[in-house]
Amino acid sequence: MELKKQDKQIYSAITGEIKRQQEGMELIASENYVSRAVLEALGSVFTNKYSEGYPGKRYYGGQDFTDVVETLAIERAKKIFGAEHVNVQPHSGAPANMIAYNAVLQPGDTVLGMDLSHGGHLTHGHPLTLSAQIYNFVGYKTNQAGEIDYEQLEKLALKHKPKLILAGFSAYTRQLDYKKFQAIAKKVGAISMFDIAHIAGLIAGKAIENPVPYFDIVTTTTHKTLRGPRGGMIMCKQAFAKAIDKSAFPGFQGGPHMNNIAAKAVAFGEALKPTFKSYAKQVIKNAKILEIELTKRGFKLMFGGTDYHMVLVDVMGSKGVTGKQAEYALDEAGITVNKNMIPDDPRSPMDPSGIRIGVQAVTSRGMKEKEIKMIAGWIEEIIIAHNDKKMLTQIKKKVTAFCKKYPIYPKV
Ligand code: DSN
Repeated sequence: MELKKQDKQIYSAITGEIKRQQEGMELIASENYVSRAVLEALGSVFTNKYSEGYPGKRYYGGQDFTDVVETLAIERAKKIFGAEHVNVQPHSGAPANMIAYNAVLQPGDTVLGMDLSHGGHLTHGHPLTLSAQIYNFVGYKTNQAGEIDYEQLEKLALKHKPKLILAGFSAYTRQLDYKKFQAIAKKVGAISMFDIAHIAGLIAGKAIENPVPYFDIVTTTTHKTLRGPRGGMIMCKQAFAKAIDKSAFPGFQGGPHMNNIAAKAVAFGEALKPTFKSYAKQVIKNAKILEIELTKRGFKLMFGGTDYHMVLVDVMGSKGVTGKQAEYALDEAGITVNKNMIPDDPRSPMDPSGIRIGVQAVTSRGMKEKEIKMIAGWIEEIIIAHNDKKMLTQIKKKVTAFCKKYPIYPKV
């Protein structure tokens, strides 16, 4: 291997990461394992190529093969999601959202987006983001029952007359009512947008209803449940196509990362296969089992449970352990999750009340109901023993031995 000879430090970091991913239990709700084919496309010579513009309309020569991969990525995405128009160039989710805002908004325009602590996303108007400095974001929340408060959303829409109403979440776990959401946007003449980053794979696998026909603009990442390379994508109605493309290039980005786009095309090809449907269904089954098992063990789940691939657990409210303590203890025992705010969390983002747990990555490794029950058991043991180093080390041994039985890249 060239890398091993040329750069021992990077080589050893990569082999270290392979071991960490193989031996650890990955439960971060936004991660997954791409196929070897996706890895190959990512590591291909397309990384050498500049290709500003779009298929058939580039600013540099030598585009015979870049046009092939970008066109295939677009066609496959259209087939998966039934989208009228697709742009596969956004480098990731945050740029995809900025490109979409920039396509349809003027500085100072009002946007309704979901509050971060209620499960929204930073790029949906958190005060620390660039988008919030440019546009006027107003946040909506969930109600006591743990569902998006559509009544409040409608009242806010009527009061603020937003140009854009934005759905999408990184920790909210209940099915969005597409029709209700769309009706509110229509009532106030707003453009509707849905950031499906977390649930794109569940939609692609037809485990949940496809929202793309309902919304004017849909943004996503390609690396979460969709199991592609790190990247972003925008889908939209034909009426917004030109504005979106212009906003992506030259508005916001320069040359697209063609190795990444080739890898997206490969992942979309995989998502069109019947096996991906079984995967998506199993993810939802596994998340349901996790919900049931954690609830049985006295954990309080926010939003009353889950319809997707993840749960948000109030560890402080249910076990008296902070999100930071829980994340640390789980890490010590070989299980990776992230600490997370719960709705109107009285604690700080660096040490919130909750943890977020997703099952999409372990499902890719072939884990099913039986394994999820074991994982729930370990989570309980670890939270109870969060201060007991010896106990955490003992559990880690079991977790590591268990994970080794589920190779992330089985031998072919
Ligand atoms: N960082 C991603 C997540 O974990 O949900 C979203 O940006």
